[in-house]
Amino acid sequence: MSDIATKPRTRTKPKTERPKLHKVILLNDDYTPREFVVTILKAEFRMNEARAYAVMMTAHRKGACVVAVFAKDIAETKATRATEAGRAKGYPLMFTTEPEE
Ligand code: TYC
Repeated sequence: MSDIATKPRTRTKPKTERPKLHKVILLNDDYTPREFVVTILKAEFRMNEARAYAVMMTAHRKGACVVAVFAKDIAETKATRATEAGRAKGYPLMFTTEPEE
């Protein structure tokens, strides 16, 4: 028998990678009324008034704001629905998605 002890190898890489979460991002524009943006954030992303107002104002001041993170299909569905709600009223309100690092 050899004296060389071989350590049992341990798997360091998980067998299945966890799917990346995707950010929903609110973009500022010059035309959509602030109050309408707040209404959409409350309805589509279940935010309270204070949180929705803070997110809207961050997008207004900085140009964009992360709204929330979800699994890819949920993020895309919510971004599309929220963008469509603006379009239905004739506003250029825009929500996009991107994968988290
Ligand atoms: N900038 C818009 C206005 O002054 C309000 C607004 C805020 C629009 C945030 C979009 O993501 C937005 N009426």
